[in-house]
Amino acid sequence: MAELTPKPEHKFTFGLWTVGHKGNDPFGVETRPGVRPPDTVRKLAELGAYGVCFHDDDLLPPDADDSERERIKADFVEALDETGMKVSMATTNLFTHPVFKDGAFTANDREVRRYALQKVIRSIDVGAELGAPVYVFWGGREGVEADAAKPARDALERYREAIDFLCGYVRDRGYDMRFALEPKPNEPRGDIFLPTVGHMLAFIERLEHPEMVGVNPEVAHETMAGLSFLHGVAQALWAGKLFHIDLNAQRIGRYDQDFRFGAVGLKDAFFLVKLLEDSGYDGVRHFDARPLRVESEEGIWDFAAGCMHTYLALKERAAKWGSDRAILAAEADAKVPELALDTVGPYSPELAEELLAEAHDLDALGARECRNERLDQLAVDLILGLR
Ligand code: DIG
Ligand code: MN
Ligand code: MN
Repeated sequence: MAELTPKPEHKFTFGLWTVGHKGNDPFGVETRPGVRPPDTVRKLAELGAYGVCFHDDDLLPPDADDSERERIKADFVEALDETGMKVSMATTNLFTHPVFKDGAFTANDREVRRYALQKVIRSIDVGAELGAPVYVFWGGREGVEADAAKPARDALERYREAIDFLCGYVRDRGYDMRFALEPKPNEPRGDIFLPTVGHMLAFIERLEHPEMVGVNPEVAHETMAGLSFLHGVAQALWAGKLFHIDLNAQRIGRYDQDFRFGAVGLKDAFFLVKLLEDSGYDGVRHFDARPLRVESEEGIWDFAAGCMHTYLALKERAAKWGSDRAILAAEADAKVPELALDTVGPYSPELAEELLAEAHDLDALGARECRNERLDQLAVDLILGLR
């Protein structure tokens, strides 16, 4: 049996808000008390996690005074020091309080936008103090229901202005911190700006400091948009912009379910794990997911252990791919290695002449066997443990 015990070296992380989720949903109140941040740190450390992350408000209640804030931070740091757990990311809650009902960076009300920047700056300071190398921006309220009320080009310009200003703040303070922008197509807003990885990558290229900014793709969010999460992550990796990742599970056509990793779509999860491992991605494997509402105390930790267990089980399966002779032969039949070869290389007039001089037997090319069915079946057999 493969060794599936999570260890810090696997770099599994959880948000305080994940295992701490109290079970409330739009149609029901809380079903469990939540978990105090120091207890989350200690329990996740026991399970083999690497770190935790938080929204400002998850750790420091907005109504806490300075002495309370310092006490909370001290208790949190004590648990981190005691366990060796890291703070892997910080982010801001710009979506719960009614002040953000019309957005934060893209609120029509300029005073709200200025307050949002103030809140983020204060939260970046806490993240930096606790050693967070990545700061995530999920613009849950940056969106619209009534298009007449929200000129999209102005909203995008305000979004750019905010991220550029905050990059300036991080540079000015000398923080060793990068930004990861998290796309989502809708919910809680009817439409959310910058809804997919593709939109985010295009947006990042227009920023003042694009080198500081990457993406934080989430399984559920690209899936909600009807897109291949695997391709979104592959493009982020190809662009050198996968600065963080939110792992969970989601059935297409549903609200944001944030299921335990692998709870749905095991084959998709397998190819995602294979991509992350094959690519040498050295970032955290962050689970942005929630225990089912029906769970109580024990179920919360079943959920956390399950996320990590399934990732490791799929990683163990994926590690067998490269030494499976039948799979390698089927890849050769499908010409998979050939896709990694240059088609022609950088332009030159000589190469253009060479292309023009070539003759091609199109019927023979069109009739070629691709053997994708066999290769895909071998992948299924590998995932099922039949190989
Ligand atoms: C929702 O998917 C968002 C929030 O949970 C948080 O701001 C971000 C960080 O992972 N994901
Ligand atoms: Mn989500
Ligand atoms: Mn997320």
